[in-house]
Amino acid sequence: MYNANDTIFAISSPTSDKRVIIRITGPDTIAICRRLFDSQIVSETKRTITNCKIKVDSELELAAFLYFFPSPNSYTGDDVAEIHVYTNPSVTETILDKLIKLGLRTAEPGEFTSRAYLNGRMDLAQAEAVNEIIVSSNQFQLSAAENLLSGKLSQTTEEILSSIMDCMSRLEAGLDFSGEEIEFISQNEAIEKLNQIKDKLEELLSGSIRYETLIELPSIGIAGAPNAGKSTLTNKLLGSERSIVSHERKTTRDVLTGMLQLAHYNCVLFDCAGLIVEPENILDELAQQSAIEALRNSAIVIFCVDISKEEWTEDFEIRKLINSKQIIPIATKSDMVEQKNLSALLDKLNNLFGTNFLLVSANTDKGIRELLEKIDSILSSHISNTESPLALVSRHKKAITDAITNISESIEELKNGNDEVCTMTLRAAYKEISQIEQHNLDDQILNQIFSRFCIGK
Ligand SMILES: Nc1nc2c(ncn2[C@@H]2O[C@H](COP(=O)(O)OP(=O)(O)OP(=O)(O)O)[C@@H](O)[C@H]2O)c(=O)[nH]1
Ligand SMILES: [Mg+2]
Repeated sequence: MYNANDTIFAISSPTSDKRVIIRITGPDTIAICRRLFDSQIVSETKRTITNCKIKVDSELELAAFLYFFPSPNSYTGDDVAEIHVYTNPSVTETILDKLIKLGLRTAEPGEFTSRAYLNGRMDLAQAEAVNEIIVSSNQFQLSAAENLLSGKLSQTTEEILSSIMDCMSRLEAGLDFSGEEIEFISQNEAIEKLNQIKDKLEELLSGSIRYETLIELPSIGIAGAPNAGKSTLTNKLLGSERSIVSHERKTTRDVLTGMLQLAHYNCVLFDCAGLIVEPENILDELAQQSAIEALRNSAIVIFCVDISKEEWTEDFEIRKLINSKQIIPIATKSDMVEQKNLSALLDKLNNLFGTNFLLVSANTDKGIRELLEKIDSILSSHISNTESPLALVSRHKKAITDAITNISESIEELKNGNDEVCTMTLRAAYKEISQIEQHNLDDQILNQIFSRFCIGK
């Protein structure tokens, strides 16, 4: 583990503007700030923001803000200072060199948060949540991580632990006084209680998003007949010329991907070869195979039908090749149809396929915003049905799953009258759950947890 007596620094999350935030924490924070700045930190015990100048070298002095957060009410629990300065990378380097000369050490990834944990400023589940927030890439993930941060997981596990403890101690008391007339808990009551604990644990698992499943971005496929306008739509949605477009059929042969940023989600959008009912040659077959494979693994398929076509027999057959639960049917190239014919044609299309098509045109942007909103809303119901799920990291999930197994075993033992074995397995369950928020985790585990962080957190 890192030496907690060092005073450390890191550049905090880089911002899009030219502002650099250098965070310092540790016992020498005040002394270092006094050497760096002309002005004194106003108070050693109050939060302050000071307008001051930082001497970069003998010639250069920069205006800076110094935020000071005194111990123990700071992020890490030690004194924390933040230097906010508008500058460029080379001047930043010079400032950092200066800090090293003054005896500071660069923070290891996660070291700020690990200090917060060690100083009792946050529990372990909360510390892990900080990491989730740093890497989370969609809204649900973020709110789940924020739930962790607000200590919801720790609170739930505390409740479960105390129920297990209650049941276990009453069973153990029964063992100590066996042969006597006193009954501390009846077999039925104990079984009922243990079942309740098991239900709670299972609820925790099912009501939670597993962090690892979220980190994989959902993919959205664009499918349809050759020339339906898939590549044009891909480019439109991605805002770049990712895919080659031409009036020739079968232009796209490979699966091409791009990152699509929606209001709440990031996802992977892909374009692929147009589907054909009867591939004519090996090239067709290969292109078709990779398209079908990619579509099979996608969360949503946008099914494109060119509304300006004379008839849609081909499209009707192609639709059968797509086996996706979530399909958004869209009528492309709507700008090519005369306005007065549009609604009759759309009705015809809707009737043929028995579904409602969204009118879209990549040329005029018609329907594009609606399409993006639709994807976003399907993804939100796809990813989570609960409003504020808890994010579990795999370590939590394992502990909870193992505890469920232990509790199930203790119920069986209890039913067979083996109270002693039952209390032993209960103890094991207690140990598993207490690991979620264990206070004597060894250094290796802590290092493992905090090393996943980025520097400056
Ligand atoms: N007017 C109009 N033309 C479009 C629209 N979308 C696509 N096109 C045209 O339709 C033709 C085919 O477009 P692509 O995007 O290459 O079609 P595709 O589905 O990717 O075709 P393949 O890759 O061959 O399967 C091109 O000439 C495009 O310019 C649209 O919204 N309006
Ligand atoms: Mg194409």
